[in-house]
Amino acid sequence: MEQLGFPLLIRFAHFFNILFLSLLARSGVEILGGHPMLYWNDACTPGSEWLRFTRKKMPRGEFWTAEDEKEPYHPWVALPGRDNLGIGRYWHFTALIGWILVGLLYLAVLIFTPEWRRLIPTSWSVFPGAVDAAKSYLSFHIPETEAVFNPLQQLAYASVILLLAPLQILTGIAMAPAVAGRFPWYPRIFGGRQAARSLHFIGLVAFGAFTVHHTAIVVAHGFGDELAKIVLGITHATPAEATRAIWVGLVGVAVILAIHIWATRFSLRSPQRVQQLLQHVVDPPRRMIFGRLRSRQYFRPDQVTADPRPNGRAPRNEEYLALLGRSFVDWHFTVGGLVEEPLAFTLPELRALAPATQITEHCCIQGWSYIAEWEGVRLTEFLQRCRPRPEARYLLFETFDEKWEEEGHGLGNFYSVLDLEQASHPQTILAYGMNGKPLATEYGAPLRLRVEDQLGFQMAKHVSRITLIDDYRDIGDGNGNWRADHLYYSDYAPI
Ligand SMILES: Nc1nc2c(c(=O)[nH]1)N[C@H]1C(S)=C(S)[C@@H](COP(=O)(O)O)O[C@H]1N2
Ligand SMILES: [Mo]
Repeated sequence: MEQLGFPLLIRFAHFFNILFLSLLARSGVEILGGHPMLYWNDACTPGSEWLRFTRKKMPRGEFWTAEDEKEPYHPWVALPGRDNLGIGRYWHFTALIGWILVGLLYLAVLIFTPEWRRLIPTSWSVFPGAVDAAKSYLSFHIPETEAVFNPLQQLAYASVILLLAPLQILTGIAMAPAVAGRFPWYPRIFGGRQAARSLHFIGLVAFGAFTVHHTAIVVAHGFGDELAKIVLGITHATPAEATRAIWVGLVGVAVILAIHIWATRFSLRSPQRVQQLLQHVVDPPRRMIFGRLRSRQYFRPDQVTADPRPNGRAPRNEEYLALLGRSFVDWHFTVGGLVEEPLAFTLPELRALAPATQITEHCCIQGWSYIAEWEGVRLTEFLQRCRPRPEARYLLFETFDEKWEEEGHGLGNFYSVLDLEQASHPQTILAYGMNGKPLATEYGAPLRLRVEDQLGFQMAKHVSRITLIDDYRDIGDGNGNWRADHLYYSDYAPI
């Protein structure tokens, strides 16, 4: 056992593991700030959270939305901090890709060299051995062992690498609406989406606890000696080598700190550039992994959430209020643009089309969710009737929503874009009814989009018309969604 060294690749993986895990942790805190409460129930009923990271209390009896519940964290704890969920997510997925690549490299070294013996116990004696080691640490003695790791370390490292790390990835995937839509049983393994989110957070805490434990053990065993192993690959270092290891280790830590500071500043100063840059890293694999999943959710009526939180305040402009005042009776919903056959419908005419009903889970990018029954018309109904021209590639959903509540106004009406493929999914509908009633104003009257494999911000409420287009780069700021333009979310949100 003693001859098991620390090959260069293991040392390299150790450095990048620290880098990516710390980026994942800080960007994870940013994401948590999007909805700083944790639940075990998917209805996210206010007051039912088991843990909260905000002092904000929503006013009773007054109207509030999920936007009001966000908590801007300090850039020292969150990447990038100051309420930048969109950018935090881009960093989270970028670091995740890096972490998985390093993890695969590490696993390859484990499997193809004798290094696996460092982690995998080969006899049951590891358990009594671990108890003995624990006793000796607790009495402030360093356990004597012939192997490179004592049994307690072996068990701790093995469970972090073989249990905790996979669990973080699996609970992360359980939060992808695309996966939950296609395989509704999957998040249920963890007790539902919110339980998965809670477990994902507990995983973060466990990683933190492990880091403290691991550092303490290294210090207890002799900081310089231990560092010489993982930094220089030298077992039994001379004092000079130990000192050199400490210096090299400090440089490593400084490099990681510098990357964090650079990423934070760059993100706070030029979020749009970070969005454009990381989009190239994150979006292609995200599309590849989730792109083909079609939602087929089937919740039961008794699972419907009683009083879900809305997001975004209803429009206040005169045009909308006038139409609302007359219950939209004289309003025409239109489908136009690059089509052979422009369409126009009144609400009663829409209700006369083949209805589609689905009980599905709404997942906001911020982290909260709810379950509702939606009634409306499949987009395919319109696509068949309007006959898109060959050059049509996207559907632009324009809305009555002037986003009056946003600071600065004048940001243009809320809009979103779907490609023809997403629009053709059977659970992609324009809903006029919710939970057996006509769609209420705060949930998107007169019509709202439901795209069950996407996060909530894609689902335009208060839709006024659909236009088929060949490109969305000349619409708004060109990101294919109002929130992608102004909050740096993405144009595609399966997770
Ligand atoms: N017109 C409009 N549509 C919108 C929004 C908005 O602000 N305006 N917010 C989006 C976001 S972020 C979410 S989570 C959902 C919220 O839907 P709900 O109000 O039914 O919860 O609507 C989406 N559609
Ligand atoms: Mo959202």
